[in-house]
Amino acid sequence: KNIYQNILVAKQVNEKLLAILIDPDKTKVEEIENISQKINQSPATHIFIGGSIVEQICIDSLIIEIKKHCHLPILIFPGHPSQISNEADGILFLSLLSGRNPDYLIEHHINSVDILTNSTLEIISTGYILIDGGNETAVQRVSQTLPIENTNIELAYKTAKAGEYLGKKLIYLEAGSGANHHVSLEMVAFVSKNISIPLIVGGGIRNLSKIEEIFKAGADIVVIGTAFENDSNFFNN
Ligand code: 1GP
Repeated sequence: KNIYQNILVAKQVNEKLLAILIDPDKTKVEEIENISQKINQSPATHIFIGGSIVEQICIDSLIIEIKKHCHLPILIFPGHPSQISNEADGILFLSLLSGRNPDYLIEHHINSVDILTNSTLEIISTGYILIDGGNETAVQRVSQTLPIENTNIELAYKTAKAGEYLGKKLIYLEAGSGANHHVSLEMVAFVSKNISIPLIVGGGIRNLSKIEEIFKAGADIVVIGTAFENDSNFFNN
């Protein structure tokens, strides 16, 4: 159980981390061997597994298959207790701080306690902040919450800082999978400069130079989902 510790060490030495998101809604077990090979050839340091409508049984078999071919740490970020898989190494235990839906702030967490208590997952408390990416994404639809305006840097910062004060171990600025626009560099820079916990940035990042810019702006972990899903040679371009 040292995933978080390793993220902190990477932050201290300014080593940037890259997570590839696998959405179980869109990925078949038969495709995993090939996908895993591509991940092994990529600069990825972590695998995130998350989707909006998946069931735990599919996630279990997907993770078991990934582990046969790839040894990167696997973190799930479920939207519902039924999506928690004990096959993963850890869980981003997300509280949707940008929204005001009690289910995503605390209710699902309470309903996860029995599953988590009986699991070996490393539990990493994460403040999840949805930023408007220009289109309605699944997170917005499923959580029934409004994102923070992409120009409202102050609110994004205060939400992140409140998360830090509440004891979150990570902050995740999320434009949503398939977002038209990623979180702005200005917002990433301001939030990262003013919090002391590691910052994850994801949603709508579609080329390698953007990844670099987002790292330079201050993200500690960048998440790539759709771009890799659409082109498994994305990291060779
Ligand atoms: C979703 O931030 C991730 O949680 C990835 O988004 O699919 O747009 O890369 P994309």
